[in-house]
Amino acid sequence: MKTLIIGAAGFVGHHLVKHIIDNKGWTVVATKLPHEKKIQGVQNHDLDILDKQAVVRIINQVRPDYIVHLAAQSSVALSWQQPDLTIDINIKGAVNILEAARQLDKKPRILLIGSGEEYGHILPEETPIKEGNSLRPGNLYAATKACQNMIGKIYADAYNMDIMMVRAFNHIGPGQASIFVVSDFCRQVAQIEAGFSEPVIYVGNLSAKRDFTDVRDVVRAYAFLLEKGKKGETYNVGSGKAVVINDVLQKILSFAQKEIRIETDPKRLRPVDIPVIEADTGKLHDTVGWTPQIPLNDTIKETLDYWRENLKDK
Ligand code: A2R
Repeated sequence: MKTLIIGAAGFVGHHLVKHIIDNKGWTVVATKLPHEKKIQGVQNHDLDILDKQAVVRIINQVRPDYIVHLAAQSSVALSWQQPDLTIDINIKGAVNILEAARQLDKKPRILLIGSGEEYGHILPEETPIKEGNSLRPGNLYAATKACQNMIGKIYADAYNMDIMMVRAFNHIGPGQASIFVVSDFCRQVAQIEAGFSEPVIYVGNLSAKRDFTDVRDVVRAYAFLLEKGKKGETYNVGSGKAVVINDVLQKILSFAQKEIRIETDPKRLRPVDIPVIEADTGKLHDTVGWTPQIPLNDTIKETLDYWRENLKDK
């Protein structure tokens, strides 16, 4: 199977490329932005998804069987600062890909990657949350992903295209940028261990419960969906088990090589209006037989090790 991974130089892209090469034997063609490093072991193309003609050119040239669309402005924080860019990349970019695929003389399977953020203000009785729940996005990033999901469904129905959508909940693991909570904590610990900072870890709200999945389990779910998912459907991808962020912090500190004090940093405090976010992953499990396999402790240890080895990089 020829698989075009768009946005392959990001966190998830690296793990997806590796998973497919190691386990599936499909031919992978990767796209990345010009400033990003080449992805090893696969054919690379530079592609800005806002360049409509370039998107058409590459999709026509590659003629993929599968397309996984990972390219995004993926930061909630940045979506407040750059709403126009977020809307352009996450909505217009997705439409550019769907339009190019629609005009191709074959019908590739397309996986559009959305987010658990699309559900937004989840009510206590709606947990664990199912795919059919109302969407009440609470930030611009979430709104663009909800919009991408709706557009994907419209293209699948109106043009009989083979498109599936996922809503991925918090995924974590080695290589993730430190704007995300688990990666941030692990990076701080690595810095303290290396003697670059005082033995104090700065934290925000610790009481919220979130659904964390190892990124390598997430990409395994994406590959299963390409093989066995159903056209026009949306699938939650998550662990199905929310964990208190404070418990995650305690686990990280238990693996630290130094005694570390915890201090609250007012800059990291955000209003936590959604105490629990937990995915119902029954639909994904029933369709493709996926369950997550990597224990949280292993993910944390590997993320810590990643930062111990890569402190200067990020
Ligand atoms: O923003 P950069 O320089 O990190 O590049 C990101 C890239 N990207 C684009 N690619 C093509 N054309 C664009 N106009 C464009 N703008 C940004 O998409 C990055 O290399 C990639 C997205 O990867 P990450 O930001 O690392 O996200 P992650 O965690 O891999 O998530 C993959 C998907 C995204 O759709 C998320 O919104 C969703 O899963 O959770």
